[in-house]
Amino acid sequence: MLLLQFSTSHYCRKARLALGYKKIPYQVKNLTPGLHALQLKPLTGLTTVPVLIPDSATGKAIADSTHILTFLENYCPEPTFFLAKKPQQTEASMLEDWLDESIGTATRFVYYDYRSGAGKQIDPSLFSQLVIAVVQKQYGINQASVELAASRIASCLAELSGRWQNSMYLVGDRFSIADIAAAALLSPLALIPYYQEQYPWLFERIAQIHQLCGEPLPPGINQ
Ligand SMILES: N[C@@H](CCC(=O)N[C@@H](CS)C(=O)NCC(=O)O)C(=O)O
Repeated sequence: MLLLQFSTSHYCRKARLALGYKKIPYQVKNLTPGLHALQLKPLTGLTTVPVLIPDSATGKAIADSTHILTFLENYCPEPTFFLAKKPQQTEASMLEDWLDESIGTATRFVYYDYRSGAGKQIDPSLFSQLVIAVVQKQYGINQASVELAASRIASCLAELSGRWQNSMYLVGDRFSIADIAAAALLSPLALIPYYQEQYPWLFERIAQIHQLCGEPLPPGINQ
């Protein structure tokens, strides 16, 4: 299998966690931001990564991390990350979709805002700051949208703390796509001191899930 990705994308991290959990061998191809659309559009009709190509001979390409997880579950049912009871699987799917569509975007806003301000020293190079400025413009990252994103993340973490602090799992009694989505899509917060100080349990759980899936820890989380 081949995973087309940006190495730093938290959505691509989500696909890698799923591949790792199922111990499916794969290779990655890192695309160049800016040129990626030229490669992806003809393949999937979209411009986003991750994209999974299960078999280069068929030319089939799967876009969107949610679709990739569903494909992987059908391709390799064990170990499963779908829950046996239908209401629980529905709850896990809803959490996964919310984390994808709302929270993954919110972490991007807060992360890039931090990287261009208080966290500039992480990489003050002209190139890095230029990339960050382009991303901020592309997604409309400004003071108002960052405040909105931060309040979404606060609500999300209040919800997750009730779940992850009482159980190893966000839904039911087994590891699910909700745990994978949360571990990947909240991981950019690990570089921001405020979140490290306020939510130590979050980064412990993110680290455990990365270990379970055989994926290197995200920047900002140490062994
Ligand atoms: N809902 C999508 C979101 C993926 C996404 O936003 N990917 C970003 C990188 S983090 C991307 O490819 N951006 C480039 C673009 O939109 O052209 C998924 O789950 O795969």
